[in-house]
Amino acid sequence: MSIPPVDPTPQPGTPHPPSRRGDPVPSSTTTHNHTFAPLPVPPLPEVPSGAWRHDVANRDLAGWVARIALLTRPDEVVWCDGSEEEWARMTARMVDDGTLVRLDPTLRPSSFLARSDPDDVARVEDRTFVCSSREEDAGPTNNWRDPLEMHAELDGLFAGCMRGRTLYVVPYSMGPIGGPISQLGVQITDSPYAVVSLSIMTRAGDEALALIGPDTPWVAGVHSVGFPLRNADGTRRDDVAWPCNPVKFVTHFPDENSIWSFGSGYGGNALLSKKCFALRIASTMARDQGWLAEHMLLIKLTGPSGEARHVAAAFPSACGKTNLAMLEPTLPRWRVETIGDDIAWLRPGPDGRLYAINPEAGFFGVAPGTSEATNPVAMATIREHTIFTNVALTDDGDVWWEGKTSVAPAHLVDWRGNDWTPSSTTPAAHPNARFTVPVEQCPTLSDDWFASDGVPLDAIVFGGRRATNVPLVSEAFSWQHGVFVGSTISSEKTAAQEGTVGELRRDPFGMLPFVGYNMGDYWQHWLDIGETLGDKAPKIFQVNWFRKGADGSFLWPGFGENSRVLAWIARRTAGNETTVRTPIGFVPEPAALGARALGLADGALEELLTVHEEPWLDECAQTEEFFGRFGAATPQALWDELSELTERLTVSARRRVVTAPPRDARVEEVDAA
Ligand code: OXD
Ligand code: MN
Repeated sequence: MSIPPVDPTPQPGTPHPPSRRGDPVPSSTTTHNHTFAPLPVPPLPEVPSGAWRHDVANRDLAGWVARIALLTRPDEVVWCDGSEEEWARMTARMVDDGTLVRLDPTLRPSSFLARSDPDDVARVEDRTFVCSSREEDAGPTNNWRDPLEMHAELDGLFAGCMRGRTLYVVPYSMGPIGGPISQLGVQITDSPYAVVSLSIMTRAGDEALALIGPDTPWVAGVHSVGFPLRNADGTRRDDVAWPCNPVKFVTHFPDENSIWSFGSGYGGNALLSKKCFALRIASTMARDQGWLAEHMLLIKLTGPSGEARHVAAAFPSACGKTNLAMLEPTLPRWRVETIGDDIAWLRPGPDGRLYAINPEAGFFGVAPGTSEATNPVAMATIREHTIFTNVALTDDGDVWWEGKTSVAPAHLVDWRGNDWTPSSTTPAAHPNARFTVPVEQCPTLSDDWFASDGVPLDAIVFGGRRATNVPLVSEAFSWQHGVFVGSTISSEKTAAQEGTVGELRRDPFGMLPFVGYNMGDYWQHWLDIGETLGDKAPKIFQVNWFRKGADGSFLWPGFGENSRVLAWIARRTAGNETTVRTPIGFVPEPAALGARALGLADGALEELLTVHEEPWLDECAQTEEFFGRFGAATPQALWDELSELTERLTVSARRRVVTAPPRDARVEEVDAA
C-alpha cells in the first residue's frame, strides 16, 4: 500500500529523525569548513517502546507503526493479539480506570457499560471527508479536502496527541480469515474502548497479522481520541472516563487506502473497520476491482419446501435492518437465518453468480426500541459478552433503555451518570445508545456465516421509510430498472399527508453517507456489475413497511409479518408466482401475501399495493432535479429509466387504468404454503 509522505523508515534501534510531524528536528551534526563551535543538538526522540517489531512480514506495516508512534509520541506501543486474555486484561483495566462499568456477572456476564461524553454520541457526517486527489471524484454528496492539505492539518493535530497514553496496533480481517472476498486492515488507536470493540466487530489479532505478507494489501487506519495526558513540556493532566476532543475529523484517502480519524471515541467514527473501511474505502476498492461494498443486511430464507434463498437488503440507517436480519417469521414453516445486519460485500464468483459476505464479526446495534416484543433474537444475542454504550444502568447492575420494557424501573442511573426516575424529563438511554456484540452469539446465526466463499445471492432488496407512494413490495423489471430503484431510495422529511408527496430526503442505496466516491459513478458501477452478471444477476425488489393510511396510521403491521413479503420475494426468485404489472414494477396479487387473516383495516392491503399515478409523477419531477445534481456523472441509463417510468405513469393515468389489483382477486391465499 502507499502511505502518505512521511519520514524515512527508522531502522531497529536507530533513533528516527523527527520531522515537521513530530518533535523539533535536530540540526545536522555534519560540519563543513566553518570556524564556529557546533551548536548543542537536542536529543533525538526514540521510537516509543514496543513500536518496532522485527517479526512483521510486511515492512511497510512495520515502518508505518514506527512512524505513527514517532508522530503521536505515546508512552508505549502494544500490538494486540485478539486473545481472551487480552479482552479480560483490557476490560479489567478500563473498569479500574472508570472507563467501563462492569455489569452484574449473573444478569449480564462479561458485559460492560460505557458512558460517552455528551458531545460524542453519533457519527459526525459534517466532519467526514473524502480526500481523493480530484474533487469531482468525491462528488456532490461528500465533503472533500485536498489530500495534501488535509494531511498537513492532520499532522498538526496528531503531533504528540498520544503523549501519556498507549498506542494500540490492531490487525484485523474483514470477512472470514483468508476468504476470497475478505480484506485486511490495521488500526492504530489510543482508545482501549476502540480496541475491545474492534475485537468484537472484526476478526482481530494474530491470525489477521499473520496473513499480511510482504506484498499483501492492507488498509491503514489511524485513530486518536485527541486527548493527550502530557504536553511536550512534561505538564500532565488527568484522564477522564470518555476522552475526546471538540475538534473532530473522519478522513478517507482512497488513493492511499488509508483512514485518519481524530477527536471522537464513538463507534462509527472510532471503529474504522466499519463505515470508514467496509463502506467508504471498500466502495472505492470495489469500484476498481469489480465488486460492491454495500450498506446491506444478509439473510438466508428457507420455505416449507426446504429450498433456501439468500437475500441482501439495503436500507438507510435507522430503518430496521437489524430487526429484519433477526426476523422471526409469523408464516408457518418459514425460517430466517442471520448472516449480517449492516454491511455486505458482493462479488461475482467463479460460476458467474453474485456472492456475498458480511465482512463484520459483530453487531453494533441501536438499543432503544429493542425488546422481547420487537426483537427477541437481539435480546438473546446480547445476554452476555456485550459492550453497551450510553444505555441506563439498573440498581441491580443490568441495563435498560426506552422500549426495553413497557414499564420503566423505579430508579436508574441514566446515560449521563445521573439519577433517573420515570418522572424525569430526559430519556434514560441516549436515543443512539448501542450494543456491541459478537455475531456468533446470535441464536438465529446461519451456518452460511462460516462459508468463507460467501453465499450466492438470489435477491437484492431496497427499502426506505415512505409514508406515501411506495408499495409494500414491488419487483423491478430488470437489473437496470433495479439500479434506478436503488438510486431513488428516499424517506419523507416530514410525514406527508395522503395524496401529497413531502420533500424527499434522498438516500440512494441507503449509501448517502457511505459511498467513498462520486455517487453518479457508483450508479454506473452498479450498471456495469449487472452487465458482468447478465442473466445470473439476482432479482431486485423494493419494500416499504412504513406506508400510512389517510388517518396517519401504519397500514402494515411489520416485524414478523414481513415474512409474508419475504416469502413472496422467495417465490418470485423461483419465477413461479403471478403478479400484477404496475408502472413502477410488479406487485403481488393481494391474496398472495396471505394477509387477510391479519385483520387489516378495510382496503389497507389494496392501498399498500396501489400505485397512484399523480403523486408518482410529482416524485419523478423531484428525481429529475436530484439526478441533475450529479451532472454528467448520472448515467444515461438512469435518465432513460426515469423517462420510461414517466411515460408509463402518464399512459396509465390517461387511460385511467386502475393499477391497484382488484379487490376480489380470486387467488388462493398462501398462508400455510
Ligand atoms: C450504523 C449507521 O450505525 O448506519 O449502522 O449509522
Ligand atoms: Mn448502518
